[in-house]
Amino acid sequence: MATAPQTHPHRHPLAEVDPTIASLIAQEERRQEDNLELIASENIASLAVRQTMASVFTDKYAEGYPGKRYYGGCEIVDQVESLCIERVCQLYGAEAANVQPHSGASANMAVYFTFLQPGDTLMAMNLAHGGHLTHGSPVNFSGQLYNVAAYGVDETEFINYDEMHRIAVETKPKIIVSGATAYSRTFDFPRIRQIADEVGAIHMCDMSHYSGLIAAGEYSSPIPHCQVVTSTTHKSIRGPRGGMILGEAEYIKKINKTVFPGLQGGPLEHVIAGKAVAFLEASKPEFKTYAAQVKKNAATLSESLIHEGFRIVSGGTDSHMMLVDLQPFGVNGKIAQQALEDANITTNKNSIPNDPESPFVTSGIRLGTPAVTTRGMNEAEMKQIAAWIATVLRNHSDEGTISKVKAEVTGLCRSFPIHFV
Ligand code: DSN
Repeated sequence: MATAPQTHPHRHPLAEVDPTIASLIAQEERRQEDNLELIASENIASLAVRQTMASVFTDKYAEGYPGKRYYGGCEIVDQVESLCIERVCQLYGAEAANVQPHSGASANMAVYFTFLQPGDTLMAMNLAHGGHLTHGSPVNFSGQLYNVAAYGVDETEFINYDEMHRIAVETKPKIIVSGATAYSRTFDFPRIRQIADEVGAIHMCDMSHYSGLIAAGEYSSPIPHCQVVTSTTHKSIRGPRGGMILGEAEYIKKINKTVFPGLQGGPLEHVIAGKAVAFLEASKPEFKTYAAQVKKNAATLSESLIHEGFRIVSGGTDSHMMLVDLQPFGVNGKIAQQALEDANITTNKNSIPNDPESPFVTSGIRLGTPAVTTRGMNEAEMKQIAAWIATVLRNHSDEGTISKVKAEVTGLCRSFPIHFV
């Protein structure tokens, strides 16, 4: 009988097989270690989550759902996926869940494809006021397939619910989407459900940004007020990159058929296993402490930036993020993002409501605290970060000042190591 070769190709480590990718991983680890990650949608997944995503579940085909697969050998992945569903339902108090969507965008697509026909009306927050591409932007399938009725903020920079009601009555949407990517305030979910019920629409919340805070009770939960809730799994909830859909059992039953076989093939069971680990982590008391600190840090960062002379859209934040209006500093979002990046502070330029600049330039930047809080930073560091942001943006063309701040930022980052292994 033949024996397996001693040096099976599977046994070679990455550095030997592909030194180029190994080096890029090392470079990215160094970049993450040495930069202050203030992009509101990013976080740092735990070693346990990353180890799970690198597991043998990546090898397994499992088209279908637990107990109803189109492939043999699924008895173990069935347990993984069932556990993931059980954990996420428990975490959010949801009746049912689909954990197979590969991303937040595909989760949203699955809900729309289940309940809308092309040409139907979809109501969601205006992208220019904080909504997401998949909430009806004209450059996205959601804006191309559906008739979009957008709601937004008024001069207070808070959502105007009376106006939302008026638009809903006038346009009769089939789905009203709550949730946003650049709205730092609380959504009035009961009010939106009331409006949806009045016009016969489904209330769907895309809680991607807020999902970690919601799991920890630090942001109001949309679950009791929605038929369907979608989310990414990698933002404030700190899991692997992916999506999910939660909701009332009768709705999830219909959505399951859209996700598979309607839109996706084999589920990414290694990522689903990573989601299960993240949901377990999010159910622990330490995660509640973390989420509370994310919010405290955001409040401190926002207040400190105001103290430095910035204007924060709507005057503050109820969540993990804020939109900074750069106009008082006479700098646009594009220049600010680059100058901050040169000082190892990672942000993204972002339109502010009624922005006079184009989305490629913008008058704002969006900041969030999930990643820096994962590193263990607290209020004292937020005050320091606000001071650095002000120094960089006041001196954005002075290379000397930017290099000085960069050295200080790197020093702070190194005293809050990420511990990748
Ligand atoms: N949700 C977007 C963000 O907030 O960065 C990405 O699609």
